[in-house]
Amino acid sequence: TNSFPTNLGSRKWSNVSARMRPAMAEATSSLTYQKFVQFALEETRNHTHLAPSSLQERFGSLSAMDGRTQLQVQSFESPKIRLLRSLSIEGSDGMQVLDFAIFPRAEFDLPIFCANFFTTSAINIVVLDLNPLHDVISQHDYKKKYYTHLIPLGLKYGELLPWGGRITAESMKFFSPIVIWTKFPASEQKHHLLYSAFVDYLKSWLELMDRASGETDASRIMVNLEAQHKYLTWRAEKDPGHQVLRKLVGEIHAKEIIKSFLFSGVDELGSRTFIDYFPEYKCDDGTVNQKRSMIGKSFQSRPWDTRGEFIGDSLS
Ligand code: BLA
Repeated sequence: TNSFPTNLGSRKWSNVSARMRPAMAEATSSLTYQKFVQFALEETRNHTHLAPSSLQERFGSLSAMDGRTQLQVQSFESPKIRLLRSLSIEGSDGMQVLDFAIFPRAEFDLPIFCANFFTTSAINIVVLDLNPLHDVISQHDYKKKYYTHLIPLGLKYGELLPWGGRITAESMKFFSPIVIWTKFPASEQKHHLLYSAFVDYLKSWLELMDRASGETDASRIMVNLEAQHKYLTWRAEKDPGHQVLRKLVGEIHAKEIIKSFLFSGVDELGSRTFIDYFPEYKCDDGTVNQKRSMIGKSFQSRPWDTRGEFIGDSLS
């Protein structure tokens, strides 16, 4: 049966009639994310030496319980990169997932490169961003250092790949003024457009990396470390991919992939807990509220203006 992944609760994005799906899957299933990963590794190697990460051995031979879905992982490090890792999934039913991220070493306050694409035969859910390590709404210097020159790039793709509508409000704190948050029905043209956006965003990140010089001040390194740990803590706890991974590899392996591969460092880079960072999620019994969002979904339209100024409701 065609029950996966369209049976993940009552998802609005599965509103294409069941009869349509096989044809669309056939037409678009060749649109994989392999080319994205290939480009990213080649292009990154033009800028730095990538050494295999020790995670590769541990997670290199993942397989799905259905025996058909393909899971592929890549992981590397370099002098400025703590971890570059990629998880791509090709389902037998047309599902395609790419979760690609680059985490800088703590000496660098570089943004975190983030590409998250979830695709079924009916819909694509896309986040592409240079996630800011520090607050871009209040810290003008940080914004100027990494984003001001990229605003035109963000505007270009923001028009071609329009804002995806209301989103978990908490997520906005982790997004930059050039974030691409979009949803669209499967389409070859959009797939190519997304590829160009991915190429341009990655090239931009690599240029920032080339220019970055390592911090030597121990207290500033600590601030970077804590910011990255907070980011990892958020994503390891609330990433929307949990449910899909659980279905594919089971609860135990899903947790391991999330903690030790996708968001590797969450147990090592700091000792603060999710509740320490996000106390609003604390239940009366002290456990973490399982809701993804305490605020709810918000930001129907893009909360950044064309100059990259935040114009949404306050996030605190
Ligand atoms: C949906 N993924 C989403 C949404 C966002 C993201 C914003 C829309 C739902 C929402 O508003 O929360 C992505 N959220 C992010 C990212 C950050 C964030 C990148 O806070 C960074 C800070 N997505 C994946 C992977 C899978 C996946 C690996 O990255 C599957 C293995 C699935 N994402 C997925 C699914 C949905 C989704 C199934 C739609 C269902 C849902 O909303 O829960």
